[in-house]
Amino acid sequence: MKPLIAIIANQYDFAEKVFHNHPATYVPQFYIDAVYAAGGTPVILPLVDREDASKYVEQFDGFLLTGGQGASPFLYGEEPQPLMGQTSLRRDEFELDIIQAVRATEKPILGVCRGMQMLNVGLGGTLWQDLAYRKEPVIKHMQVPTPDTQASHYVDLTEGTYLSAALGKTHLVNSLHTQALKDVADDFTVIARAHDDVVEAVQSNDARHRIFGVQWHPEMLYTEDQAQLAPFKHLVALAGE
Ligand SMILES: [Mn+2]
Repeated sequence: MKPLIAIIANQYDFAEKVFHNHPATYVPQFYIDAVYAAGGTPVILPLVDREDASKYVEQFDGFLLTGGQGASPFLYGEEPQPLMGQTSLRRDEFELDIIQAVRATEKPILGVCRGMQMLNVGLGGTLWQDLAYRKEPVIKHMQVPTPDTQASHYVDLTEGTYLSAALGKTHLVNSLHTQALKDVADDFTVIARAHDDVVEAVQSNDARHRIFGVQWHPEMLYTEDQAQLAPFKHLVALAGE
């Protein structure tokens, strides 16, 4: 049996082009393809009532939190600053419930981009609402208009991690984020940083490092750069144990 990997979906309140302005649930195809390519069976899970988050967690082997909106700043005790982008409280709260329910098990969870930021908030960390608020200069982390599927900045990786085993000491990644980790949760270790020190990957401190995230979008890169499938392979391997 291939491990069942639950991908928590995003929700459009108005999906103009798809469903004539009706709300719609979606997962970008890249994530589905990456989980499948890594040997998992992807399953899309819509946002439902919060009390059912723990039921989802009982029924699947591993979990994937995807990109999208910013995390609501009051989840870590701040009011929104002017550069803060779109948020979705419903999605935030449901994903936090998933994170807490996963923590109570031995199951793995991968967060990509916003997903990694939600993991950090869920474990007690904070975020830069926009990297422009950081005092130290930053490189370009929102690479638009460079195509999303093209790498645009380097990350340095910590030796001895699953990620450095695949990507080496330094690797090029894409970058589509305006927010980033500020205070890293106590349960996390940073395992990759950009050259301006922005956190680009984390893993939890338990023996299997089963809660982990990347700030970039490997699901958009692995077809050109096979090594980028590593986070998804790691998720599927842990889910299959
Ligand atoms: Mn970046």
